[in-house]
Amino acid sequence: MATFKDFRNSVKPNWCPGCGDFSVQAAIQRAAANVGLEPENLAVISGIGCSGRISGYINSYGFHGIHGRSLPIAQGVKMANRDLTVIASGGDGDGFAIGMGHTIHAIRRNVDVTYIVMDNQIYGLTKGQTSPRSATGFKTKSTPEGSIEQAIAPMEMALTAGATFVAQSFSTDLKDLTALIEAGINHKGFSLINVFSPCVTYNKVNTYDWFKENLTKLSDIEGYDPNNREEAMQVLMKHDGLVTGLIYQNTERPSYQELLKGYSEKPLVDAELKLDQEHFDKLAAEFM
Ligand SMILES: Cc1ncc(C[n+]2csc(CCOP(=O)(O)OP(=O)(O)O)c2C)c(N)n1
Ligand code: SF4
Repeated sequence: MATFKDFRNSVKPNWCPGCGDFSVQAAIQRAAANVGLEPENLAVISGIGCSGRISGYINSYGFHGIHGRSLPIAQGVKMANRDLTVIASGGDGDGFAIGMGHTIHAIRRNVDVTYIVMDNQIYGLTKGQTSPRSATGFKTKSTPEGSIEQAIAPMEMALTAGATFVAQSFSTDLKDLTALIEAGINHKGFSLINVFSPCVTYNKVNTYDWFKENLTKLSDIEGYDPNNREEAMQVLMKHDGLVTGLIYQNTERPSYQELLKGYSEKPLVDAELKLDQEHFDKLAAEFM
């Protein structure tokens, strides 16, 4: 049986020392081993950004796609080969700016993919511009006088889009984060896990200390019920989205695959896709 070390490869991450993404990488490797996967059972699909490099740092199948497009690829992989566990990943810019359309539609579609967003509230790779997660007043090179926009609320957005698994974590909480990724992988449907993953180089506001001071663990809220969507929305609004843990899970709604005719019979990758002569002639005749 594989251990987390089997999900390591020889590529040395070129993230800045102290970047939160290191812990996210470790958590994915641990979660994959804990749920009993072998490297050949896992596909990690990422977008573009510092965080997007993660697919190259994990020993598994992987695809480093284009900016904001990890989810179309990840859903395609899952639809073609149901036997793979598929993790999509990237930054808050990748998923909540250019890729937001895909994020909302993947959520409402409920394809069995685990989506891990490394949320540092800034664009890291392009050297520090505001992201849709940056707070109003946040000063960066692109907003020298402070952002005049309102930050997006991804967890609330996911709930309203019909998400069946919504969770949030902090990169230093390795144990909790690993457990949430395991739960996301085991969830039959789309799981969104937003991870506060500090950018130590460009974001001097949302630092490790800032998160420690401002985050509330849902496990510290007595009687919190993650199966209650209304309660989930209330707790997010009360804490301005700054909660960690499993926010909401709905195990009753079927996944996209369960509803799709023929999906369970045979994975697409095993299907005989060659066109025989009779079908070819029939098709060709339609164009004559
Ligand atoms: C289509 C396209 N538009 C813009 C870019 C430039 N670009 C690369 S990464 C990025 C944003 C990076 O921020 P985020 O997704 O939050 O990831 P991080 O680097 O912070 O991990 C942008 C705008 C690009 N590569 N492709
Ligand atoms: S620039 Fe920020 S997000 Fe990118 S590797 Fe460095 S610390 Fe991480």
